[in-house]
Amino acid sequence: MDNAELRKYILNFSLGDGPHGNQGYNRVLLQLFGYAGHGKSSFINSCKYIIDDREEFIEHAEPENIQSKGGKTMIRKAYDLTQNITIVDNRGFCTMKSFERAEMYAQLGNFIPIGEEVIWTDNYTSMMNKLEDAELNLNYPDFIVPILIYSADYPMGPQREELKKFLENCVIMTGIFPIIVISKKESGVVKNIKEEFNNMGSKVIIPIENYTKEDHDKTQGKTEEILTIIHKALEQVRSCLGERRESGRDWRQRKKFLLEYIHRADREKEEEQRKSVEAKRRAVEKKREEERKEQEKREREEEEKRKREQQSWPCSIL
Ligand SMILES: Nc1nc2c(ncn2[C@@H]2O[C@H](COP(=O)(O)OP(=O)(O)OP(=O)(O)O)[C@@H](O)[C@H]2O)c(=O)[nH]1
Ligand SMILES: [Mg+2]
Repeated sequence: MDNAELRKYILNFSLGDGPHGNQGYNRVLLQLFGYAGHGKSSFINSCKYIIDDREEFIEHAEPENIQSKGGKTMIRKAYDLTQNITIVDNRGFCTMKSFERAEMYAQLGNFIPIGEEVIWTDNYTSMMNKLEDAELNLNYPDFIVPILIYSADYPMGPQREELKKFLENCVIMTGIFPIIVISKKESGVVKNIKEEFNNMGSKVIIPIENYTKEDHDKTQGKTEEILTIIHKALEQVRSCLGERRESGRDWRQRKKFLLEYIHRADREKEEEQRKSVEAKRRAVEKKREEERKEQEKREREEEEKRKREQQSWPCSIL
């Protein structure tokens, strides 16, 4: 397909076209994930720029705005690409502690309301409260497609394992292996990162160069990359809806996974706390032991000094 055909396919995409109809779904939710600063908001701006087909480049999602150590995008925001496709800018992951991960899966499962600030939770009760609130805003009709944005500027290191786990859990939660988008392809090393994701089982890996405020001259190549990603996502939806699905059941499945995850996160946190208390206790004991030895050494030295002084006293009294 050329760019015009890809764009047309996207604009005309409807969930009801499959053999079993829309099966309770009425919107495709392209869910963006990735580390802070890897280009999620910029990807949304690129998509809007191409789909809206405007001359003017608009920063819909803020790439440089709210400065914070937890990433720039703090609010889970949705942007409509077409009548049937919405793209969601999720809060980027940072330290990946146990509850932060649970929060990420809550975003993935669509349990955090759109338009709400994502505050990393660090305890069981607040996490469960969030889930209870989600029950009041049921969103069965969103068909979730996870997309992971990874910047070619960042060589992959120890985060490899957590990314692998994340991709696997996306499959459990949504039935879809995330599409991998490698951003900043012109400034980074794409080949190695592509290999890493290949090894994790990724089949769809697309390197791109986002349109940005500084560089938004439209080129056929850049536009094709962006359109291809959306097209691949929609093909996944089409393929899933070719099978029997049911939006309510899928939602319950996601919730079940999340509940189990939160319980595990809670146990992990308890274990982390237990280890930390234990480490502190050992450090205090070690210090006390060192002080005791130091004290004994001082007493020994004083004793020897006293003995030496006694021996050197003159015997003239006799
Ligand atoms: N050259 C180039 N710069 C990019 C590309 N994608 C993003 N950037 C720049 O990288 C910086 C971070 O991009 P964002 O889109 O804000 O990243 P983010 O993932 O939304 O970050 P958080 O909101 O903090 O999680 C911005 O200055 C962008 O202009 C790209 O493909 N090429
Ligand atoms: Mg952002």
